[in-house]
Amino acid sequence: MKKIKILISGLLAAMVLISAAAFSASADIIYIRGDANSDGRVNINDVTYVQRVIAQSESDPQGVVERNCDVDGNGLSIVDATHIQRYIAMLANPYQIGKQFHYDEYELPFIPTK
Ligand SMILES: [Ca+2]
Ligand SMILES: [Ca+2]
Repeated sequence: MKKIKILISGLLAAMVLISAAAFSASADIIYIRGDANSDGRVNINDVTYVQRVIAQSESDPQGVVERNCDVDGNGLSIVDATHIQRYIAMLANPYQIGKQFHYDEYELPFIPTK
């Protein structure tokens, strides 16, 4: 009887660990702010992609470009492309472009004071 209890508690512990691993795997999906094409880097190709989505010559059916590249949080616009260009040129980066965020995490960008 004692062996069955140990076996059952072992199985329950294993199930808890497997559930926790599955949950943390889904929470570990990340994106990089400014990475329009989701290749893990922020470069001029992302700026071009954002511009094409804004000009509607490229579609964004999953909303990936909007989520990854609306860096100032007010909707995707050419201003976001400019902020990404400034990041690439190593100018000011008040919107944390290039930083990794979790998909389920919403973090308001830092709004600089003038
Ligand atoms: Ca990219
Ligand atoms: Ca914006």
